[in-house]
Amino acid sequence: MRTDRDVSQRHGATGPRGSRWAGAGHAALSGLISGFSALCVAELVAAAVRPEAGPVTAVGGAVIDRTPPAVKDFAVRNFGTSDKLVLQVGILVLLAVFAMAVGVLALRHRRSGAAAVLVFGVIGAVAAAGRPEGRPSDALPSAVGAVVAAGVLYLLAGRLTSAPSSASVPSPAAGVPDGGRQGSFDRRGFVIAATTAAAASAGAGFLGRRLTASGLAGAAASRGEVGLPSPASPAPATPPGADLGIRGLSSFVTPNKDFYRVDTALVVPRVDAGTWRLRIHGKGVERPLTVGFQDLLRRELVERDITLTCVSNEVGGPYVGNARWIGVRLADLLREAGVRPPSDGGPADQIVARSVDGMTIGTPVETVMDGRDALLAVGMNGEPLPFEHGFPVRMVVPGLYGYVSACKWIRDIELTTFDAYDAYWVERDWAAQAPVKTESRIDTPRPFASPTAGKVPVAGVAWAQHRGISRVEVRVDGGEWHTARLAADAGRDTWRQWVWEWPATSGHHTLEVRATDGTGATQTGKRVGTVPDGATGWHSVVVDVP
Ligand SMILES: Nc1nc2c(c(=O)[nH]1)N[C@H]1C(S)=C(S)[C@@H](COP(=O)(O)O)O[C@H]1N2
Ligand SMILES: [Mo]
Repeated sequence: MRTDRDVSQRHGATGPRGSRWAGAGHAALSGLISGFSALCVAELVAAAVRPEAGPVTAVGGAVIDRTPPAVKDFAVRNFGTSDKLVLQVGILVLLAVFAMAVGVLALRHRRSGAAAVLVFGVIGAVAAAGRPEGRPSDALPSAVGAVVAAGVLYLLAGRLTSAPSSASVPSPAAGVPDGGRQGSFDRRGFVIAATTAAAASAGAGFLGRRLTASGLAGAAASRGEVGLPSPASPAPATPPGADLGIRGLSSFVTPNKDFYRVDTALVVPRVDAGTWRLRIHGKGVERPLTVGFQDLLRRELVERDITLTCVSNEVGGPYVGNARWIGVRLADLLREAGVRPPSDGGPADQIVARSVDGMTIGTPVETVMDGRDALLAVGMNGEPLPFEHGFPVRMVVPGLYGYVSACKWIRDIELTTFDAYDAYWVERDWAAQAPVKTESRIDTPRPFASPTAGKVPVAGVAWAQHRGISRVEVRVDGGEWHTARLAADAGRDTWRQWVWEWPATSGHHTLEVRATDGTGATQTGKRVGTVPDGATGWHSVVVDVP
């Protein structure tokens, strides 16, 4: 690789010219150290304010808030659950590049360099305080981090532009660095200052992390102390044969550790169940209500198997899972608060659920009160909700995509109308109404597998929550449809496994699947993307039988 140094040498520049680039290198390094100080100090301050207020998290969150649906979709599709990691690493890389540039700037203009650092602080502070649920104090980590970093840069740049104390040469006029003499900077002073700044920052950052961790321990302890009472209305026994037990086929119940996760939270909210409250208020609420976690546990708990799907799930995609939830029926609480559905003359047609991290999710009141098991869930597969999945309480509504129903870390429910309010994703061009579309997926054989000729089980899952699955068909190479064998029916709110024994012959083959729901409607083969209300099309898998 050709470097600037090579260029200067080829031009015959020696001595002062060569060391001028060494000066730029040192300047870039001071920029990096200053940036590092900013992040570490911010980390320490964020531990006192709240973890989400850290600059990288805040800027990342602000970016997510402003990401157009197509880009969000691209990120989810290409980076999957690592999309957030990619975003954060991207921010850090950009920051490092800017930090180096600011370091070089500070070499020539110390004050401007330090001022540029403050500009970054302002960006972080505005991003943090401007997030939904952001508070003015959220600006502190970025602000304090930037002030310290500006000081560090000013100091280091000073060492780079002052002559060594032991030098016999007269030092250049203060504040007016002479590019030609940077070879004679105060190297020893710089190394000492740089090492001290880096070490002190690392110490602050480490302390910040420790404090944050111990702060979160309280929430973890509150989750550890939760004992879920046995539900008054247990889930109907899963019929034997709901799980076909075929290798490579998704299990009927998705274990929590394998359950997909889709949310905008860069830091998983850790809410203490002891202090958690849910408020129900708004249009047509005759008796506004506030409940705590223990209040919920004392109510009539129901247990249900419900399949959850994300609207961002592509045909054949992974963002679908089935769990056994425990919770209270949201309709019970609404009725207690005096809410009537629109069909009974109620003035509100939309429930807006708000989470502790500022997500808003709008759900039709009519759907929640139509008798289905729309839950305020407290348990998932026999344990309190995992933090990633919404501890202490989330919503789950069979039949609706997650972004219009499944608010995690819920803290507030407001009754309003669809005319009056657009929830988070609706503001970003996704549909306000989004019932789950009938879909099916081939789990085995995997794409490009090479099963041996003969009987090959083609198996997968199909879902049409709250309508149920009545038929699944498979075809090979666009031929006629063959009816698959369905697993035992576990209810219309869950997915259903299916299998078809394929008499496989050698060659290249395309397998396709389609499902028919409980209303008799067959899944459309028309391919549409996920935006604005869910993908459609038949999942196909290409295999090579030797
Ligand atoms: N607070 C909050 N709740 C949320 C989201 C979110 O970003 N924030 N994402 C929603 C979306 S898009 C889906 S698909 C489901 C996913 O739930 P899971 O992560 O438990 O699978 O949560 C929903 N609830
Ligand atoms: Mo979603």
